[in-house]
Amino acid sequence: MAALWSTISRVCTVTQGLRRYGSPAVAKMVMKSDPFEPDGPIVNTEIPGPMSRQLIAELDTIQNTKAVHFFVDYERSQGNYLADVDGNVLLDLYTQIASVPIGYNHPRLLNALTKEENRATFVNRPALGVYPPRDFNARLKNALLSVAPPGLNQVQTMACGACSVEHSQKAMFIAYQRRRRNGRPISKEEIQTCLEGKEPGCPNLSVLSFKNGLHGRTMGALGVTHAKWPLKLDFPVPDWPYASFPTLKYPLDQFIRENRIEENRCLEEVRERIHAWDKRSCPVVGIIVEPIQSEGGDNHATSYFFQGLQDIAKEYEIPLMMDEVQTGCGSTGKFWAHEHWNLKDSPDIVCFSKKMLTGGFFFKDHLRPEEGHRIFNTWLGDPSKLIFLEEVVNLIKEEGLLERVEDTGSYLLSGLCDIQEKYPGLLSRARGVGTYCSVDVKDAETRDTILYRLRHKGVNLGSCGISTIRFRPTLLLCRYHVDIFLDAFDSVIAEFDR
Ligand code: PSZ
Repeated sequence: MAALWSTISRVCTVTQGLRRYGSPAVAKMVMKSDPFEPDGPIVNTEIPGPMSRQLIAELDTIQNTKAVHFFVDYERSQGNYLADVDGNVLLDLYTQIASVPIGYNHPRLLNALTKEENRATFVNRPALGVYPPRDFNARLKNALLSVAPPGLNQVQTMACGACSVEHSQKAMFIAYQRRRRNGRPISKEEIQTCLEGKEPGCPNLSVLSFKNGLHGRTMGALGVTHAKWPLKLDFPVPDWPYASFPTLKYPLDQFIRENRIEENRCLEEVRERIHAWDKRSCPVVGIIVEPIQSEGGDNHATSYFFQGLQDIAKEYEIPLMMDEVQTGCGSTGKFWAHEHWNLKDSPDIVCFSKKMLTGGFFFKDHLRPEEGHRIFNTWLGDPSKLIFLEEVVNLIKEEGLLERVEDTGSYLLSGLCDIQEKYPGLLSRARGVGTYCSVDVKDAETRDTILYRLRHKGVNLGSCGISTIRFRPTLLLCRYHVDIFLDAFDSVIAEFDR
């Protein structure tokens, strides 16, 4: 494999000779984690290339392919590099919509796959809520509870992010109704009416969320989602309250006074909405928020806002649910993004998926349902994903990957700020925590052209919000990779300036 890569990279390394920011010491760090990673991107064809286009045409006879960018060769993808079916190799700063923690084909994961003792877990997929495997408790402890936020002793696995949000909402509804019953047993009327979709069995309750938030595509998750119309159009989504999420000025430390006013306005709106929905006889049973609004445009808020939000949740005695599906597992430089805010107490629920490889949520004891089969479905996740997650968590600890993310992230952000300063008409609001960075482009069309041209210089990146470029690399990214990106970005941006 290594020989193959070095031959290919010699043929056409797009960034050859351009590394202004490079440092051999950091390059060695890459080699340590990724002995087989290529030296740099390779672009031989237009992307999508001829093979991708052929496969897209074929797939299009079976399903809608309008979202497909190109077909991937996952066998030849390695570390931070994604190989396509036309022989192009891209530095991947988007990683399957923020879902690849330690790069493609990491030796630790491949090794876990071949271990004799793991075979039965890969081959037999259990109905976990009924027939858990012998080693399930140990896997939950090693892979998940070892990284649980303090005080969140309970964990439930799920298949994906939306499913995790949806079921954690149900945990809140169940706990709320239990409190309302105040020790009274579930009534016959409640049992009968719930099957008819009527009150009191199906009560009128809501979850408060934020404008521009995104929490997934199932119906309950859509009730708290307010970004991207294709997710919601044509669906009878619950009409639940939402408040404005702060629209702040960056860098945050230079606009403390203005940002404080904006955050107070949003917190006030949260209170107003809770009262308004109470008056509508549809009480708010919980608040859901992303630590950094991701799909909605990489919108950050400060510790002040999140501490204030937690105070409101405590005042109204409703749970605060933190959706860490995209922010979780290290890319902000802390394992959970909410660790950045010095909260008095952990959030009551923390949802995860993406880089965590399994969906699921941590929660406090009081949110645990009393009956069986309430938070339940056939698979409830997949224990083979816990095998991989345990490897990921161990690697993060052993190799100090959170520190690396912090270092690489500050290097990336300062590089972005430098380029932004050179092209103020094109770029603005460079921002980020760890490698969870982004920058706004003057409009969506220019942003999309920049992303298209970057791809042809060997860098795969993503978009979000109206005209934002977002970075979602692996936890193994280091300065050496950032240099490759900055060189490509600088030259693409310079083309617009002419
Ligand atoms: O178009 C989509 O459905 C997308 S594009 C990116 C996402 C969804 N992100 C998923 C996501 C998320 O970012 C947050 C903060 N919460 C929940 C979800 C839903 O996760 P999945 O996609 O696994 O259901």
